[in-house]
Amino acid sequence: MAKNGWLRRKSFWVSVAIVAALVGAAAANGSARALITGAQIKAHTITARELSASLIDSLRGKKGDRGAAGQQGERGDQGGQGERGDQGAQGQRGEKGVQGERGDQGAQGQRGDEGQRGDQGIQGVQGVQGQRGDQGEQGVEGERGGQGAPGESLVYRAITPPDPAHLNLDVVDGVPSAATTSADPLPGSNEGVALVDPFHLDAGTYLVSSTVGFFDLDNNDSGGPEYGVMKTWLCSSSNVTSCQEPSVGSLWTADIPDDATNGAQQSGTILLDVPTGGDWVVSRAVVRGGTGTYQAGANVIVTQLADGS
Ligand SMILES: [Ca+2]
Ligand SMILES: [Ca+2]
Repeated sequence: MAKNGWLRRKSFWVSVAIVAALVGAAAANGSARALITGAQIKAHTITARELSASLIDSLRGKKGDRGAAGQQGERGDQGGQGERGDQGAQGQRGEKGVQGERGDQGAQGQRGDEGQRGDQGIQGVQGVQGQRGDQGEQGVEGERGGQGAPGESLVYRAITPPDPAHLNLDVVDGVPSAATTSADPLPGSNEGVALVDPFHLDAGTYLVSSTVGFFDLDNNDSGGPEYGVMKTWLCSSSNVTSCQEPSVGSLWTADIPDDATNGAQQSGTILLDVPTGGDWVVSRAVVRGGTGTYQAGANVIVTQLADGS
């Protein structure tokens, strides 16, 4: 290719040299002859070796001025994608977002394993009493129990009967007086009077409760206090002469009023043990410190606590 280009350029210069030589030769001949065209030159008639270097240089063309810039070419195709760059530095923490809506309730979990037994708790406060329940059915009759102790039973009672001579008061008349410092009444001496009749008790233990009331319905002037006294004995018979000191009980009143209306009263209870075979209970009354006779009454209540068997 390069050799062919050189040959074409060389042939061009040969043709130019031939034309120029012919023109020069005509001018030298002083004749006005017409120019010879290339078509008039036969092939291979003139070679470059037949032209001098100076002639060739004189025939060489000159470089012209720079031409105007050509039009901009069309936009090229887009290039291929470059390689991935290195990862950049981490950015700053963003602002806290708005709280989201409450989620739906989750499904119930599976039953867990049974735990260990815990320690016993503290005893709780006693609860409120419940309502009374219905009555239960009657139970089977139980065995007969042993004999209990004998109960207290009334075995005797007595009261002085009313006296019509003294407005039916429960009194006896003729209660004798005695010295203030005496031991009267005494069996076989100043025996006084009985306010209640003697009564018999079998062997056993008894409570004997007595009340006495003394009156000075005749308004005796004794010059001093008048004390009603009743003594009781356990005796072998109903006769006071069978009785012996000491007595089993005595009652003393305060001073008998002198208004011929009101009385002086006293009560007492004794525990009386009656020995085997039984005894009589005898009571007698006097007025110590008095003068003349007085009125008095009594009631007696006897209950048995135990028999003597
Ligand atoms: Ca008197
Ligand atoms: Ca008196």
